[in-house]
Parts: sequence; structure tokens; C-alpha cells
Amino acid sequence: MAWHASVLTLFPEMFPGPLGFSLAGKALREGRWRLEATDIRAFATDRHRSVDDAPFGGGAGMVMRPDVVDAAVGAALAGGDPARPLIYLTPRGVLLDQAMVRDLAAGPGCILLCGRYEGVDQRVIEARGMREVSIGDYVLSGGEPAALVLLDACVRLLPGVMGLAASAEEESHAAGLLEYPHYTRPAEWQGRRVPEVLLSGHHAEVARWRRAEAERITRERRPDLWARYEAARRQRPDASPADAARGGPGAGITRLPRAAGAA
Ligand code: 9D3
Repeated sequence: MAWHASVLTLFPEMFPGPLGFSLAGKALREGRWRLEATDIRAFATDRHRSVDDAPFGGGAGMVMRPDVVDAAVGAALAGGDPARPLIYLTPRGVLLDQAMVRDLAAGPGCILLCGRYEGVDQRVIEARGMREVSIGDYVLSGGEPAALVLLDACVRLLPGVMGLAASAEEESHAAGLLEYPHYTRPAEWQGRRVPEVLLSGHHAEVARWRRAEAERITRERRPDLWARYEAARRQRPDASPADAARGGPGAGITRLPRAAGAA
């Protein structure tokens, strides 16, 4: 069976959205994965089709009703492999990372619940054993863009979506560093020259320059990744950092041992 994503949302028209284009869109049309967006409002029971209500304890905003959300989740579970993980996208969730993406992509698919308003009644989250996931420390207006991000990250890892060349190259970059900068023709553009070493044809020097640039950029921009990279290098001083960090592609980076204290 193809990898199966079910999205529960008040805005089903947002899907497939950007996932209908490029690699993900082609793979969707080829049947390499399947996407359904279900309108949570279809599970409302009262004549006003209400999906939310005021928060107990007072305060601003509205909360999505547990009975309506539970009915939508039940329908999604019945419409596919019931072993698919259930994920509630919420700013208070655990941070999405490439390890989670890799695990999800390796499974049967997922059921994604997108919140609107202040969020979903906590009891249905607990009753259904949902995993709460955030895509980063910034505030979105709803869970839908987060669902699109999570799905994009998973779908590109499915067999046959990216092609062998791209995935092999990604594996070989297994160093735990941000990428070095890229250049193409012309060799001079608006008075800016491409770094001379890249025109030299000296493959070993090109490789050394790229490694040095990747390290510099990582040190400057991502002290967190840099610390892990250096720790991995200290652990196996005679191995190449790529060997020390082996395990698969990261988030434009590559995979490293978990930082101390990480989940
Ligand atoms: C005023 C308190 N807000 C929490 C920071 C309430 C709130 C803001 C935004 C509740 C929900 C949202 C909508 N965001 C998401 O649904 C969401 C999200 C996000 O905002 N950032 C990062 N990841 C995610 S996943 C879902």
C-alpha cells in the first residue's frame, strides 16, 4: 500500500496546495503516496455546525470541541491502516526534526490533526494518544502550513520520489554541517568572481575548500550544530567526520549523535 496521509482540518481546500507541485506532486499523481484532507466541520452535530466553544476557566479565544474532533479522528482511523501515527500539530508540541521525519516516512503514513483557534480540548489529545508536534518557535495562524511542511519532508524520502542520484548524494554529505555555497556560470557576474579554486579543476582542493566553507558557515550560524560536530570529531579523532556522523540525511545538514539531554 502507498504511504497514506490523512489531514483533518477546517480548511481542506489548503491541500494538496504546494504538495501538488514539483517532486511531491509528481509522486502523488504516480500513486507513490496518497493524501486526503477531511473537513472537521463535516463531523459537527448541531444545526449551527459548530466545531468550537468557549474555554473553561475563561480567557480569550475558542477551543475545538473534543466530540467533533474525536469523530473526525475515528473516521480517519477507519479509512486506512489503524497503525498510522496520530499527530496533533500545535505550537506546544515537541520539535519536528529529521529523525522524526525519517521514522514517519518509513511507516504506513500518518493522520495529521490541524488546530485552529486556541487549540483542541486536551482530553481528545490524550484519549486518542496523539503525539503533539511543532515545526518551530514562531507563531502560525493554524496547523495547516505545519502539516504541509511535515508532509513535504516525509514525501521526499519515499522510494522513487527523489531519484537515486539525489539520495546517494545526500547520504555522502553525512557530515553534520550546513552546506557549502554553490556557484554556476558566468564565472564573473556584476563584478563578482566565483572562488578561483572552483575553476581550478583540482578535485582534492575543491573538496577541501567546500569542507572549510561548510565548517565556517556552521560555526557562524549554528553553534548548536557546531558543538555536536566537534563532539563527534573528538569521539573518533581518526575517523572522518562523515563516518562519525553516519546514519542518513539531516535537515540540510546531516545526522549526528544526539546532543546530551535531547529526547
Ligand atoms: C496566544 C497563545 N498562542 C500560543 C503561542 C495560541 C496559538 C497560536 C497559534 C495557538 C495556535 C496557533 C496556531 N499554530 C499552530 O497551529 C501550529 C504551529 C505554530 O504556530 N508554530 C509552530 N508549529 C506549529 S504546529 C501548529
